[in-house]
Amino acid sequence: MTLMQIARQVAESQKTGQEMDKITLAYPSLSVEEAYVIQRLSIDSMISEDNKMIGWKMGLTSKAKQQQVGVGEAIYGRLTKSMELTTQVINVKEFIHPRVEPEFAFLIKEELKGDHITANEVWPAIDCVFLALEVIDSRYRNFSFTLSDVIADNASSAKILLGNQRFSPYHTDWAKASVSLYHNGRKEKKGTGAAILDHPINSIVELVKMINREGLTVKPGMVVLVGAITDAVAVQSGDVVVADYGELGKLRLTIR
Ligand code: 0L1
Ligand code: MG
Repeated sequence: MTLMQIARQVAESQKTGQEMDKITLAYPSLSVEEAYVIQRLSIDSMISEDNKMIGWKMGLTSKAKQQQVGVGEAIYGRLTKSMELTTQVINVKEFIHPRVEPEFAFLIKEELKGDHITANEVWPAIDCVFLALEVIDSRYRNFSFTLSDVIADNASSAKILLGNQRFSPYHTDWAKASVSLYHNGRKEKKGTGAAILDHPINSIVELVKMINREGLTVKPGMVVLVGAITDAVAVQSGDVVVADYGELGKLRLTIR
């Protein structure tokens, strides 16, 4: 099969919520570069006037998550309009085996590009920061994959929920900002922004350098989901997840 044919399969699985075999079962030598081509082709096939690209996400940005999945590097994925939740409710039937994780999302106001970009160049390009919940959902059986598989599957992206409040980038230490994740009223996870490559700003720097390999940039108006602050929790129908960011506020997601 060509990369385009594999990309069509992945896109179909993402649209229908039908699980699939991981690609490396049939193609064990699938490279990271080929996987990013599959990611680009599959997401491109879903882009339309009503479903434009709205930004990027970074995944596997914490050492804990890299160990959990058995890989040693961060990855990126593409976010489109249809992934943005407009209510704080998801229907479990639209997913295969959804998990929820607390994040921060950075809204970018100036183009970010190049493979020598520094944190000092990223700061003035940030418009504001949102609290965010990400719903991830691997399209692969048993949520099991290699690095190339998960990249091809758009870094398990499914949905994002952004908080209503916009925060200045400058008045919070985003590495120290903490979150407790409650699952059906029980506190299950706790973490700080330092879990994201030591500081969320580093995640944006890494993203810009990584997409530069594809000749791409972060455009003004795009959102960057910088990575999970804690491990994800697996959810099912009837669950409620609350991310408590202390004085910054709370985000709540109900699973129907
Ligand atoms: O957002 C993430 O960190 C997910 C990256 C892919 C790995 C996973 O599905 O847990
Ligand atoms: Mg994530």
